Amino acid sequence: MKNNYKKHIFKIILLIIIIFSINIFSNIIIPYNFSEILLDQTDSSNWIIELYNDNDLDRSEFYYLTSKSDTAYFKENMNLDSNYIVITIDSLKSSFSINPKGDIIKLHDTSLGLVLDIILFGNVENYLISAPDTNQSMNIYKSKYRWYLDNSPTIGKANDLENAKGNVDGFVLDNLGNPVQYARVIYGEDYNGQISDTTDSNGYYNFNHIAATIEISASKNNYVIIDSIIQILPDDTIAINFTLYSSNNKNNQTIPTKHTLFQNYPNPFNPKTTIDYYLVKSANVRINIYDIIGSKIKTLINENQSSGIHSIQFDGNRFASGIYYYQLLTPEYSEVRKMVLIK
Ligand SMILES: [Ca+2]
Repeated sequence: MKNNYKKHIFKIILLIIIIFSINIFSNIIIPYNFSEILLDQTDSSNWIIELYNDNDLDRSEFYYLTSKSDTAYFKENMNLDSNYIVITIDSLKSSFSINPKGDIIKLHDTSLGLVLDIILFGNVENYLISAPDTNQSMNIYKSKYRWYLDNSPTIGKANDLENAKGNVDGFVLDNLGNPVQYARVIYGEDYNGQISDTTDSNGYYNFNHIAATIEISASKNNYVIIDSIIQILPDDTIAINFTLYSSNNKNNQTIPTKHTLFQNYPNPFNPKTTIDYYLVKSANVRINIYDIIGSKIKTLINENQSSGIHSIQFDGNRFASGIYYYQLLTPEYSEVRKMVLIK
């Protein structure tokens, strides 16, 4: 009888240890992420944020949201009773407003001292996020690296792609205006990999995909890749035409007439990206990388190079997410472009 009692005590202790271990383990997994945001463009204090919970742990009293200038804690009695929790101003101990034209919104865990999630809201300039209109929500995509706009918000339940896709189409032409057939046009990436289309005999391509800020690029063997960052709007069509330049030195009439630094690709990137540049004549070339405040963080190349198209890869593995600048520098020429590392 006494032995049975000991067994029960042992089982209870074991159970407590298991529960405690699960809690410890759960804390390592990020329990909340931003999932969807709805904001009134005319009233920055009128917003709704949906959080997504990766597990069933209720630790809501430890979490608080902050905008760039304000902090607001969750009310203590808030419970997470499903995978989705909706935060409004009424759900917070103190209110804050979100600037519809750009704000940084963070989700903290005070007990762990962690920033769980961060949004650069409406920050189109940095290619990281689009700015939703009133009655349009901003949704996280499955990969969690990308946001899209939705004309039919689903606050409180799983995000979907209904009314959240836009059309992109256009033509790929060479510099003489002739259609380029079999060019590969890449519409960014999703969780399955690259999304691409191939031009037909008219040089035409088209996509119907998520309304996100995306990098779209066109390429073909022996042509220089051209790319562009664009905002796709839901239930809308945008036309993007490309002009491809031959990278073949034999066609001198089709190549640039001065040293040229091309936009890196992919961009944004993680952690590697390629930088192409064209030299009209041989020159001593340096390719420098600068951080956002203009400090030089790396010199990729410093050597004499022949004329023509060159290509160099930059590995941002050792560097933090953010905006960087790359510079093509010769004794008589300098050009700078921007790139974005997102980890
Ligand atoms: Ca949703």
